[in-house]
Order: sequence, then structure tokens, then C-alpha cells
Amino acid sequence: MTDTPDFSFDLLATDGAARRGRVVTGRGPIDTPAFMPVGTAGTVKGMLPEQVAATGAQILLGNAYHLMLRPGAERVAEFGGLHRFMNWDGPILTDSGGYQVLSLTDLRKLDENGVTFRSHIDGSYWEMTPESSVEIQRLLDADITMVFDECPPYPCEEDEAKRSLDLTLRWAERSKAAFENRPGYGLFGIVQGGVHDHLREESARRLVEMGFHGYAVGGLAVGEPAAERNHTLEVTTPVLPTDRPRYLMGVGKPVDLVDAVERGIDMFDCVLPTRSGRRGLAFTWGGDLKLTNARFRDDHEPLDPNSSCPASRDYSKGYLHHLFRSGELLGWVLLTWHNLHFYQELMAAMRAAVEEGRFADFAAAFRERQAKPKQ
Ligand code: PRF
Repeated sequence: MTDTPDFSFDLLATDGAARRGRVVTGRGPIDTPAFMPVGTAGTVKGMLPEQVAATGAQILLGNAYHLMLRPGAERVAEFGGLHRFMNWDGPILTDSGGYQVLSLTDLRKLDENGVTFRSHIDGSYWEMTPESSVEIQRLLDADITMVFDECPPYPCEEDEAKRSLDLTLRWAERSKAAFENRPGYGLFGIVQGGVHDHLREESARRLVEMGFHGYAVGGLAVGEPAAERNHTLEVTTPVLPTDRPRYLMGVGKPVDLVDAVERGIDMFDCVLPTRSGRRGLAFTWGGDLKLTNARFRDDHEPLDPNSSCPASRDYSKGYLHHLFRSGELLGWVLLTWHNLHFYQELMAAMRAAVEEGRFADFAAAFRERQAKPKQ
């Protein structure tokens, strides 16, 4: 029998609040800062798993909510777990479903026990509780399980944010009690509290007292201005232990990732590189490019001639423009591929900048290039 390593986090270097580290899971390491491509329904839309791995991604995100509804967590377990089912043998983090229930379903009812709601797929009635969410994530064989939480909307009055936070903390306790500790697997708590500093501090402190393998910051990227999000991170990350990974959920644009790493965040997930890719938006070192724009029709240059990614290097912007104008599937594939590769290049560049103690200079130069007006 081979020994599975314990779930762990090594902090390898710091530069200001920015960190470079490594999460160890039973299915391999994750170099941080890390970006997790979103594979909601057991697929990173349009990409083969080996292509996703070739972009540099070491971990994917899956969703308990979607997979529970279709094809069903038990069925995925019958197929040997989500890794076998989708042919991805690296680590997978699954989101717990609380956020998806609130953002995707209607006729939902939230009480102390959990949430009842109607499926966004067929209108059938379902219930999710901290215990059932953790059980679904176990059936999926998630390497990182997220606690079941409530993500309040923005803006949210303080007394409502406090009620929600207290419930989320009770759900965190129940999620922890339901989680079966196994070597190589981890459970992350989720900090909530809206944009109220003392609620964020309280949330982080009480989760740390409970003790998790890692800590996520939830409840952001829900419409608040970037300055407020950054401020919330500044009051939250100092309360979190330095020897555990910190994950900012659902963020964000390239500059948002830089802002958050600068404030001590280690892990991210977001639909932007994949979803925007399907809408013709390319993220590049020089800023965003809307490839459906007519100005690209006669552009013979690739997105990045120096990239190691075929999608970025071997196809002209004029060709990509044509694919999107024609509604061709390959346009989706190429821009998803390019965007995921760009996000991974950005993470690698941030890791190097932290290691070399030049994160502030890197961040300043990056922001300036991203803000450059398009000619
Ligand atoms: N909670 C969970 N998943 C999430 C969030 C959250 O607050 C967010 C925040 N925008 C994205 N995904 N469980």
C-alpha cells in the first residue's frame, strides 16, 4: 500500500502580504497562487482534460449542486468518483451548493436545517443541508470539500448579514462534524459577513477556532465595488492562520487576482476565462480584446506569438474573428484554451514575482498594461 500524504500547505515565500506556497493533496500538489478552472458539470466546457492540464492547471472546481441534480452524486460514485467519470486524475475542489442554490433556483426556502428549492433543470423539489452537501461531495470524491454556507446579497444590512453569518457558522460546525477525515483530503471553511469589517473578523476568528484545512473568503464578487472587496480582504486575511491556504471564491478578472494575491489570497476559481472565451473575449498581457470587433477582421497576428499555447500562438486574430462571426465551435474552444492558458501564465508570473521579492513592481506594471487604452 502506498502512503497517501496528509493534506497540507507549505508557505514557501512571502513578499508583503503576497504568498507563494504549495498545497499537498492525495492526488498531487497545487502551486499557489493557483487558479482553478471551473468544471461545473463534470467538464471544463469545450476542453479535453489533458488540454486543461497542459495549460498548467493543477486542480479543477466542480459543483455539488449541478452534479447532484444531474447525473446524481450516487451515479458518479458508481462510476468511481468524479475523477474517473470525467477522466481528470488531479485534485478536484467541489463547491458545496449553498451559493448555487441561491443564485440559480427559485421557490427556495431557507431555514435552520438547510435549503429546499426547485431544480433549475426540471423544477423537481430538493433539499440540501450541511450534512447532505458534505455527503454529496464525498460521493463525488472531492479532494477539497467546501462547507455549506449562505452567501448574502450585496448590499446587505448589518443585522441581516449578522443573522446569515451566525447561520453559516452553525452550518460550518455541522459540515465539519459530517466530514470524514481521510489522508489527503481537506475541508475548507468559508468566511462570510458581507462588507461589514467586524462581521468578517468575527467570521474568520470563529472558523479558525473550529479549525479547517483551509479558509475560503465567500460573499464577494456579488456586485460590490473592487475597493470594497479589497478592503474586506485586508481585514480578513490577517485573521487567518498563515499555515493554511486561503481561497477567494468566484474571483475574477486578471487585475482582481493580482489585487487579491497582494492581500494574501492563494487560490481562485472563476467562470470568466471560460465563459468570456465563449463570448469572444480574450484576456491578454496587454488587456482584454473583444474579437468579434470589426477591427480584428484583417489582423494577421496571433494573440501571443511568444506563448507556448497553440491557441494563443498559431491562429491569427483575424481567423478567430471569423470563427466567432460564423458561430463556429472552434472559436469557443480556441478562446477558452487561450484564456485558461493566460490565467495560468498570470499565476506563474505572480508566483515568480513573490519568490523574487518584486511583487509590488510586477503588480504596478501589470495594472498599467491592463488599463492601456485600446488603439
Ligand atoms: N459561497 C460558496 N460558493 C461561492 C461563493 C460563496 O460565497 C461565491 C461568492 N461570490 C462564489 N462561489 N459556497
